[in-house]
Amino acid sequence: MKYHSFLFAASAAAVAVHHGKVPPPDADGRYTLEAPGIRAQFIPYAATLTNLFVKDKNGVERDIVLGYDNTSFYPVDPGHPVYNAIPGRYANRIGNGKFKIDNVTYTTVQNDGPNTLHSGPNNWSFRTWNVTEVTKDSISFSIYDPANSTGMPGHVEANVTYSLQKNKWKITMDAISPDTKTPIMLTQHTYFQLDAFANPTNRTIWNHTLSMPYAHRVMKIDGNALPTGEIANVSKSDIDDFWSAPRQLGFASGNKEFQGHCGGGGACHGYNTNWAFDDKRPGDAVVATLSSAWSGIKADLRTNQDAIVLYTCNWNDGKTEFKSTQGVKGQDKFIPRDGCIAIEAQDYVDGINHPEWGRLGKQLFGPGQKYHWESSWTFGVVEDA
Ligand SMILES: *[C@@H]1O[C@H](CO)[C@@H](O)[C@H](O)[C@H]1NC(C)=O
Ligand SMILES: *[C@@H]1O[C@H](CO)[C@@H](O)[C@H](O)[C@H]1NC(C)=O
Ligand SMILES: *[C@@H]1O[C@H](CO)[C@@H](O)[C@H](O)[C@H]1NC(C)=O
Ligand SMILES: *[C@@H]1O[C@H](CO)[C@@H](O)[C@H](O)[C@H]1NC(C)=O
Ligand SMILES: *[C@@H]1O[C@H](CO)[C@@H](O)[C@H](O)[C@H]1NC(C)=O
Ligand SMILES: *[C@@H]1O[C@H](CO)[C@@H](O)[C@H](O)[C@H]1NC(C)=O
Ligand SMILES: *[C@@H]1O[C@H](CO)[C@@H](O)[C@H](O)[C@H]1NC(C)=O
Ligand SMILES: *[C@@H]1O[C@H](CO)[C@@H](O)[C@H](O)[C@H]1NC(C)=O
Ligand SMILES: CC(=O)N[C@H]1CO[C@H](CO)[C@@H](O)[C@@H]1O
Repeated sequence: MKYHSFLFAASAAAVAVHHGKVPPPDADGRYTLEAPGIRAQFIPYAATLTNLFVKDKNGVERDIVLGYDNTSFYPVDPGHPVYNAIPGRYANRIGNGKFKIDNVTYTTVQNDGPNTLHSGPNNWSFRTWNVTEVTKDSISFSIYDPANSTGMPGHVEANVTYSLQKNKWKITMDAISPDTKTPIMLTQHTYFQLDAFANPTNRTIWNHTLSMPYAHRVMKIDGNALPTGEIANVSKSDIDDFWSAPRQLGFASGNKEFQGHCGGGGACHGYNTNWAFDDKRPGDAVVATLSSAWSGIKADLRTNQDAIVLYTCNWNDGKTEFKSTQGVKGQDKFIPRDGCIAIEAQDYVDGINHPEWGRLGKQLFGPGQKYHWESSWTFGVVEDA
């Protein structure tokens, strides 16, 4: 189990603060943005994307991300899979819940075995963000993260803006730490299912195709999915090779390393893997393309980030339902194990504990410095589908 249960106080219900001229959300608590070929919905809780509609190869609109129909469920969901939210102020794992800045050791909550995951059980992806601006095709959220939140020094102020253009979803995040040097590493943690669970014969992610032409290196991990420090080259046809050719996500399922490849003390199969992109790549390069032959939907990721984490949803136990906007009429709505993929553009996992990687300048921010993250997803259909 990757994510641990957390009982959320009922008083922390998803009530947004609406500044000035910001309109209220709809009756279900959602804000809806639209542009040609794309429609997206968001809630202030965790700055979450709840629904993302694009057209498949037959022109049918599909909701291609995981989530819940009931927006009031996100804050109380005991599984809290960080559905399409922003974990912060430091995404993914911190080894043994400890890091050092200028020889001072800081301690964070160990909520994932011995490690800290997504900054502990009560932070950015557990908070209701403020909505600061809404237009027909964009929305901005902000968060004030107090000093010592989750054990990290100094307060952090951050904004995220989601915007839509024709067939495109763009995300930008900015953050500052005005008082002192602190870890900042963000991501947008969306879970995709490009068939929207409507493939009548298969709801797993294994037949989705992935291409990552610049992902020649991978972080080796221990049994808790924490990087050991070793960054290995990915050889052609290795289990982690998505650079040499587009491959189906399940292509290595027959390899003996497939089982236990993603932590969970060996119980996790598939990917919970952090690749480093080549240092030299064109600024506007597509670093990852996910597609599915069944729906024909294709998603191209561009980012200013130097690494990516992919997680193939091993934890799903077949008891959680997908949304009413997904699936096939007449069939059940359960998400199977391996039913989705989380795609998280970010910096190197636990880089604050690996000065030898040379990432401190991209992961520690103090007075006068600005953290900036941006990515975009462009949607289309595969030509030969
Ligand atoms: C939505 O979720 C909330 C929180 O769990 C619950 O109180 C409410 O009854 C749910 N609404 C529906 C329509 O299921
Ligand atoms: C950090 O601590 C170590 C051991 O306590 C010491 O040798 C080193 O000089 C210290 N470095 C700084 C920059 O204070
Ligand atoms: C939202 O804004 C209010 C008023 O400025 C502030 O007190 C609160 O901390 C903000 N909420 C978050 C999550 O940052
Ligand atoms: C920071 O918070 C932790 C609990 O999260 C607490 O144990 C510690 O005393 C706090 N430190 C300071 C300097 O307030
Ligand atoms: C966040 O946005 C507000 C405007 O809503 C701006 O005043 C502030 O400087 C921004 N903060 C960062 C860290 O970009
Ligand atoms: C779906 O496809 C995957 C990959 O081929 C396969 O392992 C799995 O058994 C299939 N599931 C069903 C329900 O057919
Ligand atoms: C990885 O490949 C690069 C060249 O692409 C080479 O310089 C480096 O030594 C290799 N690293 C390892 C650990 O094999
Ligand atoms: C689905 O993927 C499996 C490998 O995981 C492969 O054996 C099978 O041929 C694929 N099915 C289709 C329809 O591509
Ligand atoms: C686990 C933890 O330290 N959570 C902190 C998250 O941030 C809030 C402030 O909004 C703190 O009160 C929590 O202690």
